[in-house]
Amino acid sequence: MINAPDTVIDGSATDVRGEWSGDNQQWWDWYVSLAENERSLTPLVDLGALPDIAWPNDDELALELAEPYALDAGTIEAFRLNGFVKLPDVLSPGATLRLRAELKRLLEAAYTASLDGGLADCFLSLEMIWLDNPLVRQFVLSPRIAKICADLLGVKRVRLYHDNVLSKEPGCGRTPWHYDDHHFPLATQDVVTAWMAAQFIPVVMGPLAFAGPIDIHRLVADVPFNKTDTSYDKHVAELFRQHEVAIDETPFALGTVSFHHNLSFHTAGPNRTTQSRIVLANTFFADGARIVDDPTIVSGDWRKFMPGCEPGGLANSELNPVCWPTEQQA
Ligand SMILES: O=C(O)CCC(=O)C(=O)O
Repeated sequence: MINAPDTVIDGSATDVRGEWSGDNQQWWDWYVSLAENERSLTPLVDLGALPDIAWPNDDELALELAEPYALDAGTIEAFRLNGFVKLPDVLSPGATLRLRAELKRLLEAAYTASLDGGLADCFLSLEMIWLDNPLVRQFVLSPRIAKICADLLGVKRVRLYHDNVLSKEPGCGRTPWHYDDHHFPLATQDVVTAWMAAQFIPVVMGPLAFAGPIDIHRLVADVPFNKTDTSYDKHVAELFRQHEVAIDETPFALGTVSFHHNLSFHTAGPNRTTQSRIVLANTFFADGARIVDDPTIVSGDWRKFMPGCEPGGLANSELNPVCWPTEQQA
C-alpha cells in the first residue's frame, strides 16, 4: 500500500527539500515502500499464544519504570563504539505484555482493524499517544528509560522528541536501511531512540537490526537517497555486503529494549509470522538542542512533535518535556 502525498513524487527523485504535506501514517506508508524485498516469500510462522504472565498493577508499574537500571561502563562504551545496545530486563515480562495489550487496543481502535492476523501487509503507526493515555505515558516518560538514554549519550538532561507506536503486520516487508540523523530535524548528535519490543521478537518477525560500528554511515555517505524507489536501500545493503559490515540481527526477549544513536545504521526484516510486531519507540535528545535550518520531507510531520518551534530555534516545546532528571532528581 503506497499512500503518499503528491509532494513526495514531485520534483526529481533525489529532491527531498520542503515540508512533508501528509500525516505520519502516510509518511510510513511511503517510507516502507523504499525497502527492497525478496520476491519468494516463506509461509507465515504461527508463534502460538502470548505467554500467560501476570501483569503489574499501576503502583507496581510506576515503581518498575522509576527504578534505575544498572548500566555498567562496558555497556556505555559499547553503545558509543557500535551506536546501539540491546539491554535485557529493562521491562518485566508482565509490564511488556500489559504495554502490548494497550498498544494493540489503541491501534485497533485507530484503524478499525483486527491485529494479530486480521490485517496483512501494513506498517501501522500512532504518535503523541502519551498526551492522552496514562498507561502509555508511564512508559514514555519513564525515568528508568530516560536515565539510560542520558547516561548512554553522556549528557545531563534529555528531552522527549516523540513517541511512536509501530506495528509491522503479518506479511509486511522490510524497513529500509537508514540512520535517524537523516530523519530527525534536530541540530545535535545527542539523540537516541529506545525501541521497546512489546512481545518476544524472533528473527522471522523482523527485529530492529543494526550495522556497526557507529561510523559505518561514512561508508554509505555518497549513496544518493531516492524518494521514489528502492535503490538507496539496495545500494546500502550491497555496500554493507561487499565490506562485510557486522550486522546484529538477533531476537528481542520479553523485556529487552534496544537503544540506538541517530548515527547508527539500522533496518528491520519482514514480519513472516502471524502475529503483529508491536513496539513503542521513543526518541530523546540533549536539552539545549536546536532545530536544523532546513528540515526535509524525510522529517515527516515534525511540527506535530514540537508545536510552535521553528527551524533554527530551540527544540523545547511543551511537548518536549525534560524526562531526565525528573523534578525530584533535578
Ligand atoms: O520498527 C521499525 O521497523 C523501524 C523503526 C526505526 O527505524 C526506528 O525506530 O528508528
